[in-house]
Formats: sequence, C-alpha cells, structure tokens
Amino acid sequence: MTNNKLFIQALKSEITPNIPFWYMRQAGRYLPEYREKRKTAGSFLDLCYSPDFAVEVTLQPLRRYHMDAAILFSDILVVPQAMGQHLEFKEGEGPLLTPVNTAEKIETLNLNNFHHHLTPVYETVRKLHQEIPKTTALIGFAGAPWTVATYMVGGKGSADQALTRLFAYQEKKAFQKLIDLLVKATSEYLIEQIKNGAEVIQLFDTWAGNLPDDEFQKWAIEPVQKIIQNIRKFYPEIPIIGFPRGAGCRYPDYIRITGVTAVSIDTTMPLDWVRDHIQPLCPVQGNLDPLLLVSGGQQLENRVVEILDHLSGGPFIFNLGHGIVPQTPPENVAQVSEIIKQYKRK
Ligand code: 1CP
Repeated sequence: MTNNKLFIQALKSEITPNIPFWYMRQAGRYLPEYREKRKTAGSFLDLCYSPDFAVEVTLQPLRRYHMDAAILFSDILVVPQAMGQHLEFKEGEGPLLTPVNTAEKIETLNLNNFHHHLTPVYETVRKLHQEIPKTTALIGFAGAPWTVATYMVGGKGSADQALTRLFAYQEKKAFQKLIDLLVKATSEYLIEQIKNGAEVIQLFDTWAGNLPDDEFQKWAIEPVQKIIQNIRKFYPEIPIIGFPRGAGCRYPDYIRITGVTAVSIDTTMPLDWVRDHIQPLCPVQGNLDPLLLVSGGQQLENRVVEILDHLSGGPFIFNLGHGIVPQTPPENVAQVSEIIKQYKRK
C-alpha cells in the first residue's frame, strides 16, 4: 500500500503528483507568533523542554503554509547538554557551552542521565504524532557527531571550526572517544524519537564541508554510517535524510557509504550535476538560497521554478539549501509555497 503522505512517497523514490516541500528552520524568529510564544516561555531552552510550547511552535508554520512535513522543535545541542555539558543560549549570541577540549574533560561526559534529561523531547514527539494533520509527516532529528562535536570542543559556533579540527589532529584518541560517545548517544536518541512517533529522521551535518577529504571520511561519513546501522537494527524501513552541508563532489560517496535514504543538498550544488550524479542514487531535497527567500520578488520566483524544472524529473522534495534566517518576510515563504503547490511536473 502506498503511504498517503507525499513526503514519504518521495522518500521511497516514487514520482509524486505534486512536489512535497518543507523548509529547514521553518519554525523560528521570522514568525511573529513564534516570537510571542518564546517570550511567554521565557527562553529558547524553556521552549525546547516544554512539550506544549514546543508542539505549538512546531505547528505554527504548518497553519500558514501547509508544508508536507513538520520538524520537531528542539535543537542539536540538547544532546551535549544531556551528556552533562553546560549549555546556555545568550539572547542574540547563539549557543555557549563550557568547552570540552581536553582528554580529561571528555572523560567527564556520560549517558547516566541522558534519557531522563530528554524525556520532554520524547513527549513533544508523542504529542506531535497525535496532533499533526494526517497527510503531514513528522521529522525527528539530531546533529551529526562532527557538527555537534565542533560546538562541544569550541564552546560556540565558529566560521572555520579551527579549534575542533586542530583538536582532532592533536588529540586523536580523545576525539575519537568523543565521536564514539556521540554515535551511541545519537543512535539511542533517534531510536527513542522513532519509538514515540517520528516517521523520518534528518541528520544535520552543518559543518561537514570544512573537513579535508581524509578527515571527511573519518568524521562525517563513518559516524553517520554507524548511527544508521544502529537505527536500522530496530527500524529497517525508517527513511533517513543526511545533510552533509558543503560536501560537494563527495555527496555520492557519502550516500553510498552511509546508507542514507535521501540527501539534503546545499546552495552551492549545481542543479545539472545533482540531477545527473545524485538523483540516480537517491531522492534529493533542496536547495533554494535562504537569502533569496529574504530578497524576494521576480528573482525568487524564477529561481524556485528553475530548481523545480531541474529536479522534478526524479524523486524530489523542495527545501532550502540551509535554514530560514530571522529577517525572512513571511509573505515570501507564502509566495514560494504557492508556486510549489501549483507546479506540475513536465
Ligand atoms: O529563538 C531563538 O533565538 C533560537 C533560534 C534557534 C532555533 C529556532 C536555535 C538556536 N535553534 C532553533 C531550532 C532548531 N535548530 C531546529 C528546529 C526548528 C526548525 O527547523 O523548524 C533545528 C532542526 C535546529 C538545528 C540546528 N541547531 C543546527 C543544524 C541546522 C543548521 O541550521 O545549520 C545547528 C548548527 C544548531 C545550533 C544553533 N542553535 C541555535 C542557533 C542560533 C544555532 C547556530 C549557532 C551558530 O551560529 O553556529
């Protein structure tokens, strides 16, 4: 029996009557109703750990734009926090963690309180599973080990992840230990999300592109391959989308070795090349520039149609090449959603 959800059909490589779509970071500060809820909740982390609030902000963009998928509202950094690392979000500054940048500090991390800490997230998934529309799919997610490790070692976001890349060379054994712990934690975390109703999983590897080729194999491919093997022992059919942002010509290797069901492609990927070299391997999701979504107008419309024309010949899900940014006008999101809904495959 075919699934009645367009998004799941596309992930099974079916050519769907319409192109399914959702947007990375579709819940967030560009929506006035999100800003309102966040104020009421207190802080960003309060939102993440209060199931009723988290359910509400997950559903907000669906009410406006009727996407084919909802993504659990949480953050990739709740995993290090559940492993015992201190985390806070300072208003306007992004995440701040107490760096775990020596072999000794890595030894202090543990999974003793892991699932207890994440119980509210599992409850959010369970509630969402009951509340989302019947034709909408529920996406669970986690950060891939490399990206999460860059925040754990560096203590905050950085443009080049130099501290973590250096640490991986100089303290290779300790870093491997950290990645192994993240593989175990992330596998268990995602299995719990699936148990509670997540129908699709996305692994975000935002900083994969800054890794040299040999390190990409070691830190972006191998850990994700292990996580997928761990999940598939329990859920062999679960669709898993990988997003190794900046992987470039390494996308095909990433797909073949990790065993992902589909990939999310970033804005740099040439559409012809994706059609010829990636789409024959698996369904593709992407890749509108979030800044063009800010800019809007005819240029936006033209590019949306160009992406659809290039990739709608194969299994395809429309998305951005990275997350929505806070200054995005909500009416531009409405405009793009309308074009996709009206679009007919050639
Ligand atoms: O209200 C606020 O100010 C918080 C902003 C915010 C939001 C809305 C953060 C802080 N995280 C989130 C939610 C979030 N983060 C979701 C679920 C919501 C949705 O998609 O609709 C997801 C999937 C993420 C994933 C995430 N968090 C990534 C990977 C994807 C990506 O965008 O690259 C990363 C790198 C993070 C870390 C993080 N969390 C928040 C910020 C501002 C950042 C980036 C920090 C940096 O600049 O490095």
